[in-house]
Amino acid sequence: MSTAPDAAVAAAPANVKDFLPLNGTDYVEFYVGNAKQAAHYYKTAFGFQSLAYAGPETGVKDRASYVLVQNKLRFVLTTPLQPGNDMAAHIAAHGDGVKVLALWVDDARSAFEETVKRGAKPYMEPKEEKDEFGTVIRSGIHAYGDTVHIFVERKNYNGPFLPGYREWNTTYNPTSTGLQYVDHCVGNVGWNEMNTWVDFYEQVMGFRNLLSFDDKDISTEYSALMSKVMSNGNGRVKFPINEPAEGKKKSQIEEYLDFYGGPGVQHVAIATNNIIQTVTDLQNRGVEFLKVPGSYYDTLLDRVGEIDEDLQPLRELGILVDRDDEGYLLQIFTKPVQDRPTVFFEIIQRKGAQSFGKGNFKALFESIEREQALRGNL
Ligand code: TYF
Ligand code: FE
Repeated sequence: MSTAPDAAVAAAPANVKDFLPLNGTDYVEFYVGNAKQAAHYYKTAFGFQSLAYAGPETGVKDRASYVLVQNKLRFVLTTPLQPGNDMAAHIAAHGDGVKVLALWVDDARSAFEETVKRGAKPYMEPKEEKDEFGTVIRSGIHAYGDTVHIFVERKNYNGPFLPGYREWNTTYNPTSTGLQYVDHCVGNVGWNEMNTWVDFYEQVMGFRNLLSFDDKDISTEYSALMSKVMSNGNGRVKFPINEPAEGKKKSQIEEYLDFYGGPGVQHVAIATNNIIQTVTDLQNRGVEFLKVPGSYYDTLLDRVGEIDEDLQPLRELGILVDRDDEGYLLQIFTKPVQDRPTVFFEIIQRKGAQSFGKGNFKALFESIEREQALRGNL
């Protein structure tokens, strides 16, 4: 059963000031083995455009970073240029993965002070970065595994991305696939670690627990997991946390932990206003998605009632639908986007529903398990 969060936690009194006001996700930074090629992949396959670049040519000697943009989404692909640094160690340990979930704030010094005084482990002391476009202040704290949150204050800045980056003008800019913004970012944590991280987001970052799923909601025959959705005060930043649970065979979360070498970002969910168009585009560009059996669609309308979309394209594309008391949502999941079975993406279109597709968990997790079995990891 989904358990409603504590009323006391859910309804933070309106007179209590949010000590960590967030405007949304600022960027997601991936540490990758070859940022030049990864940038090409995200442009070609996902429809990102070139925004900015930092590297030896811009005075940054230890790395190359490519910044891509699509509507309100910003991805940074970073690779180290020498061995023996934290970036190289991150890639050796985890493969390609998410290092930074950056959060857009109005006051990066206050974000640092307020979270560190509540127990956050500092990652980056507040730092002013300046160029001809103004000043950015960034600070950062550690989250689960080697993942970090960087707070970005850019109210006195109007450059393309951050100081140290220059505008990246290329003629190769494939058209957008309609991806709009980060809807949520999910973290996988280790056995019995979920409550530690739920406490972290509640106490250190002032988030609240929106929804909880236990192994009865979501254990299929084999794969079991528990999940709690953490949200900041205005709902612009949502971080579900997954923990493996004991099942008949190896949990998909355990497979992730084995191949990522510990906790980390499992999936980034990206919103679209037209999922049929977006997924058609992505499939045409070679993005691979998980598939559910055709029988899923035979009973779909009995489960979710009337929807605006035609059933046929949903069936052809493999898009899943779920309803809650506020409306419905459409979602689909890519296969992992690197050789390790770690990070993947979700494409989501919300039509009122603010939930996460609980009605799809069984079909989705059976699909994940079929892939796990093909890899010999079930
Ligand atoms: O973010 C969510 O909660 C949904 C469902 O391994 C989900 O996207 C949960 C766990 C998982 C894959 C998807
Ligand atoms: Fe999700």
